[in-house]
Amino acid sequence: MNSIEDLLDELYEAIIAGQRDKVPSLVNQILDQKVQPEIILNDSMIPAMDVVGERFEDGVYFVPEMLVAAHSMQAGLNILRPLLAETDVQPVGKVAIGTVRGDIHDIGKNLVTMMLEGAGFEVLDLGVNVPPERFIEAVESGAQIIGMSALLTTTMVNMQVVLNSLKEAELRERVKVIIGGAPITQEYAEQIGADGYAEDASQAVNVARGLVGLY
Ligand code: B1M
Repeated sequence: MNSIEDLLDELYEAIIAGQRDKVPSLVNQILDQKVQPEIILNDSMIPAMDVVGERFEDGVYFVPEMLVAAHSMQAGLNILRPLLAETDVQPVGKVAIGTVRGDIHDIGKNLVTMMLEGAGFEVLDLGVNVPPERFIEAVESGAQIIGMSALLTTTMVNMQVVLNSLKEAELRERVKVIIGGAPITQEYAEQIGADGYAEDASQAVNVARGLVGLY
């Protein structure tokens, strides 16, 4: 039998190479060895996507390679999703989450969604390329927290647009706003007046808990 390290390495390589068909069986083999889903994510799958990004930056990969890698990642996440979301507690808060307008990256946003669900939040996933009006509607329908994700330096500015729209609709006081994504920083969150910033999905859970008064 392959060791856990070998399997994690194989999964890492399969995602980088975009070998989508290999991914589900590798994830299942690793889970069979009682490895926690968080370990599979943090030690293999997320680092693989970082390599994909570096190769794109270096001109080794192009959009098609990034896309097949993303599909491979998604194939693994589909298996981990129910495990990360296993919870039998009452919802601790209602979150509406989306990737901002102009941006279609959704892997990080999906991970944050899974982790929030796993922590007992009710999550309305607004999807990608979400216009400000959809966030506004979500607040009007009772979302206590808005989560925004952006992966592009050209789209992160749309977070500010959503915050402005919330103010214009006189809804800003009714909702807390958490932002995240590769180009986002704590400084940027403070600059645009968001209530919280999270570097990764598990931090997003801590920030959300804090904002609904669980800490
Ligand atoms: Co794109 N892309 N991409 N891409 N892509 C990046 C982001 C890039 C950094 C690659 C690079 O050059 N190194 C670069 C952006 C450069 C910049 O803006 N400075 C880039 C580019 C340029 C582009 C295009 C413009 C390429 C083109 O067409 N020429 C294009 C834009 C399309 C668009 O959105 N309009 C594009 C397209 C794509 C694909 C469609 C091919 C694909 C996305 C598929 C999909 O998401 N379904 C893709 C991919 C896969 C990437 C990389 C390689 C990987 C992203 C990813 O999934 N990471 C990425 C390089 C990289 O980030 N290393 C890249 C894994 C994921 C788990 O991490 O999303 O960061 P991440 O999420 C983390 C945290 O950031 C945080 O928690 C998550 C989990 O830990 N987080 C939050 C995220 N959202 C949060 C929200 C929160 C809290 C935390 O609260 C609400």
